[in-house]
Amino acid sequence: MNKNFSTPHRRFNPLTGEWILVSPHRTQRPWQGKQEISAHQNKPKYDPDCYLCPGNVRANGEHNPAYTDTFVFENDFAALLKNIELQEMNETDFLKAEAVKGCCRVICFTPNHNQTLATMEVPAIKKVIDVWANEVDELGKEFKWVQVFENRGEIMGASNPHPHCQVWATSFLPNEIRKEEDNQKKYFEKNKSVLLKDYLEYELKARERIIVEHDEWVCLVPFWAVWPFETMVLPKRTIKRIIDLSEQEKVSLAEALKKLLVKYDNLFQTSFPYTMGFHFAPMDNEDYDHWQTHIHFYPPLLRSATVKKFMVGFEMLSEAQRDITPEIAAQRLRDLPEEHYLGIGK
Ligand code: H2U
Ligand code: ZN
Repeated sequence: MNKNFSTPHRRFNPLTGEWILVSPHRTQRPWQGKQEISAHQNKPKYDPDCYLCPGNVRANGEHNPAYTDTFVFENDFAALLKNIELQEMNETDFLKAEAVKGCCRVICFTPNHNQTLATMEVPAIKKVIDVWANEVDELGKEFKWVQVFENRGEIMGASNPHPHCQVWATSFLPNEIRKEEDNQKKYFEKNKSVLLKDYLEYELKARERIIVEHDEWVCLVPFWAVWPFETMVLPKRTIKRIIDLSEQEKVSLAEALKKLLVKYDNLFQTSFPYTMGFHFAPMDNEDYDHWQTHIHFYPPLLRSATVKKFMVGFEMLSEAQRDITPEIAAQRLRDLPEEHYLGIGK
């Protein structure tokens, strides 16, 4: 295959076992959409109408405490419930169902309504990482899987601009984790080594898709990325779960995330939207030596602060597709400054 990837091709995602279509020649097609520079919205530090600001009343009537750094609460509209009886429905080949248990929490990153992880300072981001690890540790004692995720920005469906993320713990292994579990296990059985460890070794030599290399962490655009500026954050050491990170690894993760997120904001000079989340070994006591902790960032933006990629048409019906190659996306992100374009949050 032509190694400069200028003609249509498919790439394989070894984590999910799925293929994606890449059409680099299409980036030459004319574009007449606008390229506006949109600044961060002028938001106040405290918003009396925000459900998540300190001291305010939430939708269920409870008062938030006057918190000074992070604040965790049980989601008032939880998608999963703790106390139900587990049953199956397996009457025919067509109607298959199972009851599930779970717990949903919300984590506020900071009392400041107008900040984001990208504009917060490293020690404050480190505190958020501590809370992520604590929540996973606590909920993982009761549930098989704990998903930490952030939906950032209105365009991603975030219901509130206050900096926050969610944690959903589940009694079952959800689809995406199941795929990564099966594929990493298969790779381990065949090669006696960890898929993402070997992959990172390759990328550290190739240097084509790396954006930030910082102490124990690497941010890169995976070879098989689907979203235009999708990235993955990987530790250099093999770490089964977020709860196994050392203090130093948490500090340097905060620094690495800061670098990546500032570049993201700088890309289109906007408060960059995304869905991000952690993947790591399931929380039960099975043997998970084939796992490597990693973070996925799935940002929707394609060309500007307002032009997003749509996963529709062929993507919905046949296979995910992208135009700009992962190598070009990585280079654009790599070349951006590590200082925020608004000069905030140093
Ligand atoms: P998202 O912005 O990612 O939707 O997360 C906000 C969550 O906060 C959402 O799941 C919860 C919503 O249910 N929430 C409360 O639990 N109480 C409130 O008063 C407002 C929002
Ligand atoms: Zn993953």
